[in-house]
Amino acid sequence: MKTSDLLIKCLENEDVKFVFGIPGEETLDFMDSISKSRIRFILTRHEQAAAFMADAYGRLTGKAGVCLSTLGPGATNLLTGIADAFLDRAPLVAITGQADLKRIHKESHQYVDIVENFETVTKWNTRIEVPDVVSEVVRKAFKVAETEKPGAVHLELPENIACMDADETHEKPIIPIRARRSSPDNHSLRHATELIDKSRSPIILAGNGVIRKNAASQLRDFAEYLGIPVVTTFMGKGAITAMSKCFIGTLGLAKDRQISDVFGKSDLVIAIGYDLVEYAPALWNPDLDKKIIHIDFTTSEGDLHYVPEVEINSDIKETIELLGGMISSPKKVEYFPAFHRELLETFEIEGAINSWPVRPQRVLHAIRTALGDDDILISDVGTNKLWVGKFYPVYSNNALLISNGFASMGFSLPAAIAAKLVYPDKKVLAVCGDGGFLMNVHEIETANRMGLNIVIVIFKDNGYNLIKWKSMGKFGKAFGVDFSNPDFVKLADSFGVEGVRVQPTDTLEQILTWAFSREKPVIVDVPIDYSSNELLTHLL
Ligand SMILES: Cc1ncc(C[n+]2csc(CCOP(=O)(O)OP(=O)(O)O)c2C)c(N)n1
Repeated sequence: MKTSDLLIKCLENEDVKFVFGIPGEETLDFMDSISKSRIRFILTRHEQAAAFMADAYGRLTGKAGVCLSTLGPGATNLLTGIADAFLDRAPLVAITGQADLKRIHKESHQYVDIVENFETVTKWNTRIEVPDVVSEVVRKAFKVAETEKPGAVHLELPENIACMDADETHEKPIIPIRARRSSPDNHSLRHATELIDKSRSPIILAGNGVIRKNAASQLRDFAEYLGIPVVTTFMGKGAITAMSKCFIGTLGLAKDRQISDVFGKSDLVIAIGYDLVEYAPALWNPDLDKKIIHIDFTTSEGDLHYVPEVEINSDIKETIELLGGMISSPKKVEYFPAFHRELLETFEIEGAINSWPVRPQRVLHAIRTALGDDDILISDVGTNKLWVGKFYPVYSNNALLISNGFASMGFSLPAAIAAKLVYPDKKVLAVCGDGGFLMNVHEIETANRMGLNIVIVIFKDNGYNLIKWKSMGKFGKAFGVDFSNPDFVKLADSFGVEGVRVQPTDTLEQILTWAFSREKPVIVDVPIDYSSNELLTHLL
C-alpha cells in the first residue's frame, strides 16, 4: 500500500469526517488516496480558512479537525489558523505536502522549512521520512492534539514518501482507546474545601476548559447549591447558562467593571478551566491578594499574579462534583442576585433601543431572538467581539465560538462553515466587522458551493473600529484605521448568494427569520453605530 493510502486509512481509523484544504502538486498522491475514501474533502479558497474550519470543527466535536495544504506558500497560509488552534486550545491536525527529500538540503523551488516554521505554534510537529512510521505518527498526532490542553499538531509528507510503498507489516492503523484521567486526590480536595469554607466571599472564574469537558450542568449545580457567583471569560461563555441566578457576567476588557464590582469584593477565586491566554490574572489580581484554587486538567502557568494555594489537576467534572459534596454549608454571597437581575434587565433595555445607525446591542438582541438555545453564534474579532463577549447571553455548551486566545480576525466565516457541516440542523450565524469579513470573504463561494445556509451579519462602520477606539482613548486621535467597503449586496449577488442592507425602517428580527429560511449563505449588511462603546466597560 502506498504511504498516502496508509495515511488516509489511518485518518479513517481516527474517524475523520472532513479534510479542509487546498491541494498542490506535492499533495497529488494524498488527493488520489482521499478520493477513494469515505472522508469528505472540503475544498476552500484560502488555506487560512481551511485551518479555521478545522479549528472550529475541533472545538465543536472535541476531535481533531484536519486541514491540508501543499508546501511553501500553501503551508505558510495555513499558519495563522494553526496558531489560532494552538492558543485557543482547539484540537487540530495539519497535513502539508513537501518537496522530494532529495532537494530539501539546498535552495530549491518553493522550499522553505515548514517544520521549523510551525515549531512555535504546534504541540507536536514532524516530518514523515519513512513510510513505515505512518500509523504510529497519526495515532500520536491525534492523541497529542486532543489531550488537554488540546491544540495544533503538524505532519509533513514529502512527495517522494507519499507514493512509496509501506511494508505490509506496518499497514495496520493503531486503534484509538480512550484514556481516562485519574481522580482528584483527597488531600487537595480537602485543602480546597477548607479554603472555600473559610472564605467570606468566593467567586468562580470559569473558562473554556469547562466547555471543552461539557461540565456546564455540574458547574451550575455546584454554584447554585453553594451560592457562589460565577464570572466567565469570553471563551467560557456557556460554561454556566446565562439563565442561572449565579451567573453574573463576563470578564474580557482591560477596564472591566467586573474587576471593581466583583473581584474587588472577593477574597477567593475558584478558577475552573480558566486560561491565562484569554485574560491575564494581573488584571484581576493586581495586588496579589486573592487566594486562588486552580481546577483544571493541567497545572497552572507560572505567573506572579496567579499563584494558587491549591491545584487540583484532574478531571474538571469529577472535581466539581466531589468538591460540592464536601463543603459543609452554602455561602451567603449577598451581592450576586442583584447583579444577575441587572444583567437580564440591561440586555432587555439596551436591546430594545431602536436608533440609526443600529447599535450593536439592538443587533445582538435580535440575534438572540432568532437563535434557539443550542444554535450557534460565531464571533469575529474587533469591537464586534467585545459586544458579543460582554452583552450576548449564552445558554448552552458551545453555542458561542470566539477566538480569544490568539484573537485572529477572519475566523468567523470559515468557522461558521465548519459549524454548519457539523450541525446541519442548527442555525449558524457569524457576526463580524467589515474588516474581519473581508479577510476571508472568498469562503462565501465555499459555503455556496456546499449549499450551506449560514447567515453572516456584518457590523459595517467603514473602519477597524477597535483600533480606532483604543487609539482615541490613548492619543485622542486615530490614524490608519478608515477604509471604504464594496457594496455588500452586490458582492453577495456576484457570489450567487443573497445579501440585504438593513434600512432604518427594517425590523431586524424579520430579516433574520427570512435569512434562515434560505438554502444558501445570506449576507446581512448592518450600518453600525459604535458610539456607545464606553458602555462596554460598565457592563457586567
Ligand atoms: C488577523 C488580525 N489582524 C489584525 C488584528 C488587530 N485587530 C484587532 S481588532 C482590529 C479591528 C477589527 O476591525 P473590524 O473587523 O472591522 O471590526 P470592528 O472592530 O470594526 O468591530 C484589528 C485590526 C487582529 N486581531 N487579527
